[in-house]
Amino acid sequence: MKRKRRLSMLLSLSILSMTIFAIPVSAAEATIDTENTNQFAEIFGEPDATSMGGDLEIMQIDSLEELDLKQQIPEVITEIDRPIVSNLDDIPAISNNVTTNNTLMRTRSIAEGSVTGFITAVNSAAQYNINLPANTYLQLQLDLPNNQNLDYDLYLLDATGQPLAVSDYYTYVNGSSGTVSEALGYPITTAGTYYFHVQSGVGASITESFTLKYSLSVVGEFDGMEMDESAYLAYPFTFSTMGVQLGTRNINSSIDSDWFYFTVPSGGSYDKVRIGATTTSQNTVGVEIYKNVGNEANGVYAMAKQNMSGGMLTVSPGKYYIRVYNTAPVFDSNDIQNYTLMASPSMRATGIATVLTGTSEASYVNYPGLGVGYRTWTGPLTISGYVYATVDGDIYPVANEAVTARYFNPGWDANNTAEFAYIEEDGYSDINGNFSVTIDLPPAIGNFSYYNGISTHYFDEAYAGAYLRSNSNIKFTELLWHFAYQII
Ligand SMILES: [Ca+2]
Ligand SMILES: [Ca+2]
Ligand SMILES: [Ca+2]
Repeated sequence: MKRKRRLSMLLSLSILSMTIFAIPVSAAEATIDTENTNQFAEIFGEPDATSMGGDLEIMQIDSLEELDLKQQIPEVITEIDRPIVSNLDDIPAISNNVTTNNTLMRTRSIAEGSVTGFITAVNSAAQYNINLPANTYLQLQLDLPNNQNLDYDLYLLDATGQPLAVSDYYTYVNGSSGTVSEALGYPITTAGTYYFHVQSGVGASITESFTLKYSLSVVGEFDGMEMDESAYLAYPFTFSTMGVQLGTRNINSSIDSDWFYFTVPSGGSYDKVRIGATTTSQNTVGVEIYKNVGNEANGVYAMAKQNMSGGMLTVSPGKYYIRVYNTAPVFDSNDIQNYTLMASPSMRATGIATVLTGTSEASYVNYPGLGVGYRTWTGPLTISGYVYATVDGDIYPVANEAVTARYFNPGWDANNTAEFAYIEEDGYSDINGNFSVTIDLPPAIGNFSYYNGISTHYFDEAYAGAYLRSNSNIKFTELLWHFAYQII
C-alpha cells in the first residue's frame, strides 16, 4: 500500500473565481410510499414495529452543540504546492420550518450542490470557498476516480485554513464500484467562509475527475447520531443470536452515510449474517459492507467491499463495517423517515433430522432377526427434514443450507450397478430450516426375504437420509426395507 504524504501547514491561497451552482431542494408536500418494499423485507417479512419502537421516531437535536465531535482533527496542513481555489455560490438561506405537531408533514429544507474538478499536479489540491449560514449541518462527499494510482482526501477548513474535519481513506478499488467515497460531516455553528479542500495524497490527473457533493441540513432533519459520515466514526453495532433491529436513524440528505461496525468473534456459532435496511420513505436506503484492509491501529483505513448474496454475508472472525446510504435517484427532503437496520446471524448448522415418506402403505416394519426399517415400494421416496443449530442448549433453524438427500443400496453396489446403488438429489433448507427432496427409487433386487406365516416378503436392505453439502459428516440416515415383491 502506498504511503500517503501527510500534510502539516496550509500555504496562502490564491483565489480563482469560478461560479458553481448550489442546488436548493425545495419543500414539497410529503407523501409516504407505503408500497415501498425491498429485498430484505421480502426475505424477512415486514419489520416488527413493537420491537423497534415505531418506524417514524425521529430523534430531535435541539442544538448543534449536541453533536459529538469525536473525529480526530488532522495536524495543520502544509506542503500544498499549487492550491487552486474556486468560489462556490453562497448556499441559499434555509430555515428550520419544523412544525412539531405533525411528524410526517414537516416542511423541510435542504440545500445541496456539487462540483466536478481535477487535481492537476502531484501533492496539489483543489479548494472551494463558500459562505455557510449558522445552525446547519454540513455534509461533504468526495466521489473519487476509480484508479488505484490516485488517492485524494477531503478536508473542511475554516476561514484561516485550519482543518475542522477530514476524511482520508487509502484508495482501495472495489472493481467497477471503485474506492469508497471520502465523506465528512460538520456542524456549522458560526456563519462565515469555509473551504472544501480536496488534497492529493498520491498522484494527480487532468483526465480523471473527482466530484465533490455538499449538503446543508437544518436542526430537526438529521438523526441524533450524526456525524458518522465515514468508517472512522462508525458506531458499534451488536446483535445476539436472535439478531437485532435499529429503528432510530434516518438518511437526512442524498449524501448522508451512516456507518456502523460489528465484530464477529472467533469460535462463534455463526458464519453467515443477514444484513439489510428498509424504510417506508420514498428515499430508499441501501446497505454496503466493508472490511478495513489497512492497518487500523495506525489509523489506516482502506475499505474493501464485501459481497453479499441475497442479503446474506458470509463472515469470518473480525470487524465488519456497515454503510447505510440513500439509493433514491432524486432525494425528497420532505420525506425523511427513519430506516430500520437489521442484522441476524445464521447459526452454523450442527445437525439435521429427516422424515421418510414412501408410497402407499409405507411404514416402519420389524423383520425379526433383521431389525426395524422403513419399508416402501419402488417409487417416489420423499426425504424431508430440518436443519438446525444447537447453541448453548437452544435449537435454532438454519436457513439456506445446502442439503443432499441420499439413497444407498448395498445390494446394487455389490452388483457393480452404481446407477441403482447411489441416488442423490440436492435441495436447500427454507427460512424455517425445513427442506424436502424427492428421490425416485430404482428397482429392488429382493435379495433379503422373510416368511411371516402367510407369505414370503422379498426386499433389499437400503439406507435413506440426508447430509449437509458443507459438511457431509452432519447427516441423518435410516434403514430402508426396499420392498420388491411377495409370494403367497
Ligand atoms: Ca483518500
Ligand atoms: Ca443519518
Ligand atoms: Ca451520517
